[in-house]
Amino acid sequence: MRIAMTRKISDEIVNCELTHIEREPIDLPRARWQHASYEEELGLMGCTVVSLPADPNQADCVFIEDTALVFDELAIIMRPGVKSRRGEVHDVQRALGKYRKRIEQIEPPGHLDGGDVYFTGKNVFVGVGHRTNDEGFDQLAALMEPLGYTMHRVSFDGALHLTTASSVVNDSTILCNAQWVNPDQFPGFTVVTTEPGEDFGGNGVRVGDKFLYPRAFPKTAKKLEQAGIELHRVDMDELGKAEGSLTCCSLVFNDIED
Ligand code: CIR
Repeated sequence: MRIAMTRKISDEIVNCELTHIEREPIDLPRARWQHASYEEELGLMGCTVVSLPADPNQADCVFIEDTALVFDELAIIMRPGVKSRRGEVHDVQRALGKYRKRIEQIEPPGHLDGGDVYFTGKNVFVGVGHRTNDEGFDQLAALMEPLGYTMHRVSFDGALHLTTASSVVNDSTILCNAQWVNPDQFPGFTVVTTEPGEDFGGNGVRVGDKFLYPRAFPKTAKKLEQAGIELHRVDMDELGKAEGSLTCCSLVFNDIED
């Protein structure tokens, strides 16, 4: 069984963190409707959706990806790069306790956002930038290397998180915006690059062999389909105004205690 853990949108999202874009009004009912459709689609893709309530005091709590990494062997609770988001992790840690016996934590002075990490097989890719520092990378490496994982440090530019620019599509394929992340950093993988004018098209959610992808990027979607990828589509542009993307809104992991 595969779990997709999500978290509802706080009314406070209107005061969310913003780094690369200007603040504009967020239509909350529309954002919630799109988020509900996203949860529904994850269910149709085979996930059991576990939806946590919002924390009214945490503006960015819907972006649950940033709070934890869930591997088959353990869950790791993040220490977000911005102070305003550090309180988000406690409820997520509690919820993950049901699914993983071993739970570790990133400790100060390390900081690491889950959105700067993706993994496939035994490869873990980490974008070290302003939300994730070297200590965060080193702490993650110290947890994962003894379990046989290989750590890859990925440099990227122009995007909030590594996953804003690039995502895992399946065991052998990575999607990336080549303006923000150099595709040469993924030797041995097939790299699909985003099409011009579709800058935010480097983000999608892998669920097994299926890929959840925004309707907003039809040219890149066509390229993915031509590469044999089965796409499921959603709209998530309202949360894009909070600098969110598709991966940000879920933690997808195996329910290995089955
Ligand atoms: C933030 O700046 O932290 C939120 N407003 C957006 C977080 C999006 N998360 C992600 O890309 N993984």
